[in-house]
Amino acid sequence: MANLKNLKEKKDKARALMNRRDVLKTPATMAALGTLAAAGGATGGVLSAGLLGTAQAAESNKAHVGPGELDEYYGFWSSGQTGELRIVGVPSMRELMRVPVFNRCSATGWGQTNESIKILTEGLLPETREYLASHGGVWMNGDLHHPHMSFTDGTYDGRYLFMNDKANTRVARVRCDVMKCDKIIEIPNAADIHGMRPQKFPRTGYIFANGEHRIPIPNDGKILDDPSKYHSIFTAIDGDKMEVAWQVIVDGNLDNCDADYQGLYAFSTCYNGEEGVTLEEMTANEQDWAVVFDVKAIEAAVKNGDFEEISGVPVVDGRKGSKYTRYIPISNSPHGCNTAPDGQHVVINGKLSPTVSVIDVTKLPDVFADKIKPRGCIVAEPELGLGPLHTTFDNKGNAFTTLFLDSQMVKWDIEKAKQAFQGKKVDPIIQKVDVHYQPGHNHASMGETKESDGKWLVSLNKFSKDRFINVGPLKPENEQLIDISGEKMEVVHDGPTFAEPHDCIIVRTDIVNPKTAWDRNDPTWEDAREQAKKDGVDLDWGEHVIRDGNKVRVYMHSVAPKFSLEKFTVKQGDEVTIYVTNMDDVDDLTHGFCLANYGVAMELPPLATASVTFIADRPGVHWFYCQWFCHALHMEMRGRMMVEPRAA
Ligand code: RUQ
Ligand code: CUA
Repeated sequence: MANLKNLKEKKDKARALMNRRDVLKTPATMAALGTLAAAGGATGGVLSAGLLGTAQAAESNKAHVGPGELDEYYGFWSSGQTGELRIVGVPSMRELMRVPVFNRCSATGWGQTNESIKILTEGLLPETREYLASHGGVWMNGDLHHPHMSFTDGTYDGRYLFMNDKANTRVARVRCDVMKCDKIIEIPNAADIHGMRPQKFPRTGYIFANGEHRIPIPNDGKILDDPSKYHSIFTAIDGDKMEVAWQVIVDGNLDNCDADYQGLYAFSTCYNGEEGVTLEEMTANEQDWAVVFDVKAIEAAVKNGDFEEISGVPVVDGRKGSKYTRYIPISNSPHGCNTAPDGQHVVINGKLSPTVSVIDVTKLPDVFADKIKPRGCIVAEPELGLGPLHTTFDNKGNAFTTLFLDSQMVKWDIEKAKQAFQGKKVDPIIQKVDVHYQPGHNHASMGETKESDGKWLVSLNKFSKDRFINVGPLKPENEQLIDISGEKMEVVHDGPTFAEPHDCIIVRTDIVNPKTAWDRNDPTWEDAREQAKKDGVDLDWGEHVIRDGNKVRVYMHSVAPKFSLEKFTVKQGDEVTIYVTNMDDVDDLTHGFCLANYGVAMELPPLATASVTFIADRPGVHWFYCQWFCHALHMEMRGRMMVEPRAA
């Protein structure tokens, strides 16, 4: 098409004229947030060169953690559309581990072992299970945005990590003692869980989860093209039981959320107050809102029966006019929602507005009592730059906000922003630093807890562009480490990463204490333990083949460099379950079980049991081997499965 060609020529010319940094601003801006220029004003302001970052990196090595040295913080990273949780050392930014959650994993067998399939399916809604029965049994993808740790009294307690799946409307829990996922639930009545935060006080408690997209409730096909009947749902999950406690139906949609430090309120942003379904409709108004949930009043409503039960859970009506919620007008399509460690301020990030709006939680009782207007709780609204998405905090009253369009991190003073809001001539902005490029989330060390310590800040950037050698059209993204211990922010490290460095938290190492071997009584393989009991075999030291009609159960253990069974025989067409227990309790001595040409593979960390079930439909000799390099005789750690052909 002629238009496209013209556009390309124009773009090429424009590119040649602009420096590297400006090139980035225009196309990325257009692709990712096309409407902003219109809504937020110019693309302008700012900055000279891409050289800045390089100079900064060279001048500091505070982030250097030498060979054999250990990090001061655990970083718990989401991976966006990869669907896993990642553990990163901070400040080294070394990737330490990947924890499969919403994805399938070739190495560990997540999504294939019986133990993982149980976790992946037991919390699904019946209709989803039915759908998956003809689609492989488990979801193959997930979109993990927000990992957050459980809290006690306003700070991390090292028990669990919780995380959302935007793709298939789930919330998962990872046990911090073994760093494995133990529960996944699908949220009824909601579409696509996005914002998610744990209750900070008195403890977690609830996990608050936003259903982002509006859908008919129930979504049974009776309402299709009448978006006025679509709704979003805010969900409180009981984090101990991993069950939905209650839900609240709201106007508009729900984006990000956070909780206060008093255990009274939760907050969500809404970027579609228009309740539109097209881009034009969704961005028509200058203001959307943040909705505040009165947690105690909602609990009372559930107790007193002021709810409707839908899909087996109590749903409270929190639409405009409800006594359980308040809608606070905010400019414009606000995104991030972040409670400050001072326990008083909540920052709502304007996205399409260059401002952030600061809610003072001490004014919320008056808002709910209708003594002041909803916007009466706003105590500051500094203009920070273009595309404010998320904010984090140090321990000195400063906030750090990402500017997606400006590709910057801005440090600002909350108190000064309040003074400016009252008309004083003070500039709350302390410093802006370039990040590379288009930052989404940021997170400071312990920044979402009352123990925020102001040492490190991570900027999670959606584009890396020219920061690394070219690896083809799909580029890595870039997470940058910023030293915030001094007055000035200083970028000290670039870390390329595969899709997507969506969000992270940074937790002091003394809070997290994982084991080095599993406990043999762990509930993860409860089913295997029970089956072994029924079969009259010892799960720990198994070396048995039990035939039960056309079902065959094979029990074996591994001690380096041997499996307890050198061979076993089944018949073609048998349903075979193999239970393997790693009886090595040596730190780091993981084995694996891979059955070649059967697509079967799983991890066997110290003192764990894992099992897999498959149909032995390929006759012949099939080697199984240890797939984790464990010993000088690792190659020899193998055995055979004989599959006798079916009689012709
Ligand atoms: S939201 S980039 Cu999915 Cu966390 Cu703001
Ligand atoms: Cu056991 Cu390799």
